[in-house]
Amino acid sequence: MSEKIRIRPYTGPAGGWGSLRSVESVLTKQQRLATGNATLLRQNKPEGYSCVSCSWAKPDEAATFEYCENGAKATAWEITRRRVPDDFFARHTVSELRGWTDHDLEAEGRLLRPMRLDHASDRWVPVSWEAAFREIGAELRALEPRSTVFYASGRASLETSYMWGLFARLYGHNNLPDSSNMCHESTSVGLPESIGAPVGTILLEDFKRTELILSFGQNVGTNSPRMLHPLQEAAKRGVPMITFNPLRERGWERFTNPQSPREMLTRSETRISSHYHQVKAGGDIAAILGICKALLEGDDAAAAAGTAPWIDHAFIAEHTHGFGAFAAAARAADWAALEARSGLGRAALAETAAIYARSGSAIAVYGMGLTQHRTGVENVRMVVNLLLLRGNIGKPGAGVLPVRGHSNVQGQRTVGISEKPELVPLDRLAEQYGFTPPRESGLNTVEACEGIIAGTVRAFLSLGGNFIRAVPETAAMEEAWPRLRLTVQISTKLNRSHLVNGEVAYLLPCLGRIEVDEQAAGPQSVTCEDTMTKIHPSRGQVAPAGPELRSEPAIVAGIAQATLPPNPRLPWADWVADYGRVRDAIEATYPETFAGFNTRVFEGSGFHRPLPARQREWKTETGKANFLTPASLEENPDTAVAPQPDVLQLITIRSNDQFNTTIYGYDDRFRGVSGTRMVLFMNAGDAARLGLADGAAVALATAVEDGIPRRVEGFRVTYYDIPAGCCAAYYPECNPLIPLWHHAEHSKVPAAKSIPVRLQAMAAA
Ligand SMILES: Nc1nc2c(c(=O)[nH]1)N[C@H]1C(S)=C(S)[C@@H](COP(=O)(O)OP(=O)(O)OC[C@H]3O[C@@H](n4cnc5c(=O)[nH]c(N)nc54)[C@H](O)[C@@H]3O)O[C@H]1N2
Ligand SMILES: Nc1nc2c(c(=O)[nH]1)N[C@H]1C(S)=C(S)[C@@H](COP(=O)(O)OP(=O)(O)OC[C@H]3O[C@@H](n4cnc5c(=O)[nH]c(N)nc54)[C@H](O)[C@@H]3O)O[C@H]1N2
Ligand SMILES: [Mo]
Repeated sequence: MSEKIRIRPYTGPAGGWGSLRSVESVLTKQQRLATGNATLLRQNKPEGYSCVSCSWAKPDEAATFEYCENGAKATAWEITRRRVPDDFFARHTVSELRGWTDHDLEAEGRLLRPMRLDHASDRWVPVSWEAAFREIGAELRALEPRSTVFYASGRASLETSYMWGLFARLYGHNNLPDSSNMCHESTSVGLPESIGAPVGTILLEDFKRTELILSFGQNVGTNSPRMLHPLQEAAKRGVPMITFNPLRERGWERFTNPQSPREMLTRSETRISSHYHQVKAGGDIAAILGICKALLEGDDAAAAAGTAPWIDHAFIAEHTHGFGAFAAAARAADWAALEARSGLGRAALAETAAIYARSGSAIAVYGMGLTQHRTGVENVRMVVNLLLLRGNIGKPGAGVLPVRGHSNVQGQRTVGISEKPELVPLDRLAEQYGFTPPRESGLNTVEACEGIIAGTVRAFLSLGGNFIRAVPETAAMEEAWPRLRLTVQISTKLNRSHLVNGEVAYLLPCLGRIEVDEQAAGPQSVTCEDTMTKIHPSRGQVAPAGPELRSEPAIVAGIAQATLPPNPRLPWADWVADYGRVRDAIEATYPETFAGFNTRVFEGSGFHRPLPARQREWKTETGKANFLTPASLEENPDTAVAPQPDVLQLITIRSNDQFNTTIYGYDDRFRGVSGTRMVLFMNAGDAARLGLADGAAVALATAVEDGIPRRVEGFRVTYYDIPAGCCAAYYPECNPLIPLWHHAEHSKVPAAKSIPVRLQAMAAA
């Protein structure tokens, strides 16, 4: 870490000059300043490539610059001119590399050759693709399929993902955990019971008509910056925006469009949120229940006065189920408890209810601040309850908007990457390929970790991602991992998951989506689904990083062919020659969703998959949209019921200079941090009470009594505007603190936004 550490409040808006400077600095470091800008012009265009950063919607009419600060960083990071040099692994043992930072590992550049781990010399050694496939196939054939796990990180295309899921089932298991198990699985579990759909219900055009935007636990300026454009348009129309977030995230406060010369030159800013409520971590159920309570009270008063109702009685009667029980719970809730748990005053919640009651339509946006809690699923359902009270699903300008993470994480689920066999058309697969698919539930991410620790999982194959760094319980995971028989990583860049390996270990380098993917039938396109259910094409634009790289479909096919007995119904080689044939296969498996796939996806900018909830068709057991009442206001059912004064709730967050475990740099501009990630953001009152000065060095230890010590150290106390009782620090540095069992009920998403911790002062470094 060469940069100087500096921590001071940042006064600029989201976007603006700071964003241009940040992009330029990354393009320069990746030696892509000249070509990078030309490549970026083809980002998120029908004829171009789909951004490899977030999953925000691709508009029908793309603007000239359809990219953002962080999309540009992700592009520069992938098309970097840096390459892992040929002698790199001769110079560095794997044990030595374990001492490197996440940033330094990936900053070496693109991986170029398939490699096998040589345990004797503790080094990665080049092998041929054929030898790699042969040995992986032989190992898999010798293992019990259900003792193996095929993980996928949410970036791989629909084509690759379909092949990956199909390979797992042909081989004999449903152990298909996905990064979404750590992310929006609370959405995928929560929404179907509420509204009969696993995904958000709004389209981009709804932003043009909405009369209110509510946001919960999402950091737009860093994680989905292109969403700032529709937010800015709405703000300019005077649409109220009410944000609930423990931290004052700059993107929800103010924005200057870096693509508008006028705004840049005049330094004009648009305010984004009209109201900002710093809810306590885990306090959203209480906050939303308070809003619902005030809404019902307002409705009673309106009925008494003979004025317009505050809730949509007709919609509730025709379209919903469970209103009575929910309303009774809201009415019975105690204001003092709601205030204490949410950290917000009754007046603020009542004001939100009054604004909501005046709005003809409303969109509710949310992210990890809701899903990554013990109550993640109930948090999601609570947002829907609020929307249902005023009929805000299935009408223009209204709906629920979970902002997904990885660029194709939603699409992977659509084409069969799921550990839940009931979500996959197994009968159709059986008929299409003439085999008997496994029917029992597979392992999700937490269960895969449990299996690895217990020794019941014997092999782990990873389609992208950085599993060991992204999951909880780092120490136990790293201890257990070397006992795996086989580990295979399909990756673009070096990361921590390549430094903890099984007995037989392979590292297989692949093309990224921005690179030209030349196959027998010519250059190939792939497809992805964005967070608004739009299926769109992506075609690589720049020359591959190296001649030996293979595409993800080619690698998946290579392993599958080496593992499975030949089957004339599985034309793996033809699929790799022409991805259009994979799309035909996807259409045959999912005819309703993908009718006319190969034609429609290349017409204009793609197509939306059908979503019944958008038309108020409720595919639930009751046939209605369901009000679902939360069980309690408690956050951590397994930890102490009485709050302890020395225990804080740790929120793990992303900086503006990272994409998950990929660390571009050490700045977090919006939060005023530069030169370090080892920061603990603290409420000044808490810090004073605990005797910690601004700048003090501390260690963090998990405050649960399960016999496992969990500790990270070397953090710098930073006084910050954060509610009392909460503190925040970066992911993945804090993952060793998360107990594996500390996850959302039902969805098993690790509860990374509320980890009980105690602080210990350390001698300053
Ligand atoms: N540049 C960039 N883009 C990304 C990513 C990235 O790392 N970098 N990651 C991608 C991925 S995979 C994902 S899933 C998304 C993640 O994007 P987000 O959903 O925005 O996730 P986080 O950055 O974890 O931040 C969550 C927000 O929730 C707030 N929060 C924490 N606890 C609570 C709570 O209890 N209640 C409320 N109301 N708020 C809370 C935090 O202060 C923070 O602002 O972004 C995607 N896009
Ligand atoms: N404490 C805490 N933990 C969290 C979270 C949190 O908020 N707090 N967030 C969770 C969330 S939302 C998520 S989604 C997970 C993320 O978990 P993952 O998706 O597993 O991790 P990433 O960091 O996105 O993976 C980065 C690696 O992907 C590889 N890669 C990049 N591009 C490609 C490609 O095109 N193809 C292939 N094959 N490989 C590629 C590179 O080698 C890179 O090092 O982490 C979760 N963990
Ligand atoms: Mo995610």
